[in-house]
Amino acid sequence: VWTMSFKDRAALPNTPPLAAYLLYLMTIKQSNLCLSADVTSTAELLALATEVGDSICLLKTHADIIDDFGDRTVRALREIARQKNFLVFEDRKFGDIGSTVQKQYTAGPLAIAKWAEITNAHLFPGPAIVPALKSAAASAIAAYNTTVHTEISVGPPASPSPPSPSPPSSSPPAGPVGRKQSTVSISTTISTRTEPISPQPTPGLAGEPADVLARLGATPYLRALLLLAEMSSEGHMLTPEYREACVKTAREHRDFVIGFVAQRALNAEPADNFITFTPGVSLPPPGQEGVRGDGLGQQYETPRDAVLGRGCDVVIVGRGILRAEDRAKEAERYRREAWRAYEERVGAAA
Ligand code: UP6
Repeated sequence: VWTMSFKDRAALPNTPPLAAYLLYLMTIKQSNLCLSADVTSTAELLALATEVGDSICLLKTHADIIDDFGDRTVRALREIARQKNFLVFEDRKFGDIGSTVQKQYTAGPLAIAKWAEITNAHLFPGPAIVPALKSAAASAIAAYNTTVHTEISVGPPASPSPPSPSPPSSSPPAGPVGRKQSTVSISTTISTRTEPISPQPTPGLAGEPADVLARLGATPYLRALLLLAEMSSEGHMLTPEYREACVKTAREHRDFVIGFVAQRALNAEPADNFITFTPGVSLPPPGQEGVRGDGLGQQYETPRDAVLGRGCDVVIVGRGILRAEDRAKEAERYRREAWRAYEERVGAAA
């Protein structure tokens, strides 16, 4: 799939719905740029998402570094994601036994499964971490459905809603009929009901091929996992054997593991269509060459090295954009560079 277009990869019969959605979104926005929003307050996060949202396909968070992270953060971020059409990736780097990661994923002040379509995990605890997170994602979605139903039954009589321009397949799956309403408080309901549980195609995405939408509608949940197969940091201990173990485990869970955090494409078998997300990317400031690290182990390469040289799909950029005076403009510069490298790779360059 190295030289296949994102659009063609989205349409392959075994592409999981969320991967198809992302690949198609990248095609429409002409963006294979993920912003790493490593900021420490809700206000900064929202300002950044608003400024840069048009240029990215994905926004990566570290929710645990946000001092005032809470419901308000989630609601506002989801609203910006809906308006600007990007997905959210919580860079949690899970690494514990299955039972613990299930709780870390769905509960506590972060409750990642509620608001981030994508998260990631290390494989060092062993392969059971993947099915553990997969089943936790499914339970979180089922709980969401219960909450929605309860909210409907306790609320004031709903006025008939106008027909939606989106096809029915884009709505969250309906909850089971006849659930008891008495055990869930209204405030709980209100705090969760505005968190979209699946990406909502908006009128701007109305041109999506019917098969992508059909597969989106058929899925019980739209949550996905990336495995950390390689790191960008100097001296990381993820050996080639470890990397191969990540690929093997990913192949056993193709419906949930949609790709890797890695420094190169790892697709080797004909059925492999994993998406490669690559951190450690920066562009030298215009007119200068060669800032290659941050003094704390981070190593950088350019979007072109990553996408054209190593077959990476999505470049993850943090400080390269965050430190710019005009972040929207700098994000556009990265988007253009990364997209041009992709077009060259697939032979679509003008
Ligand atoms: N990240 C890496 N390298 C990895 C995995 N993840 O840098 O191998 C994450 C960091 C940070 C971002 O946690 O959020 O990607 C990189 O930020 P930067 O562009 O500012 O260096």
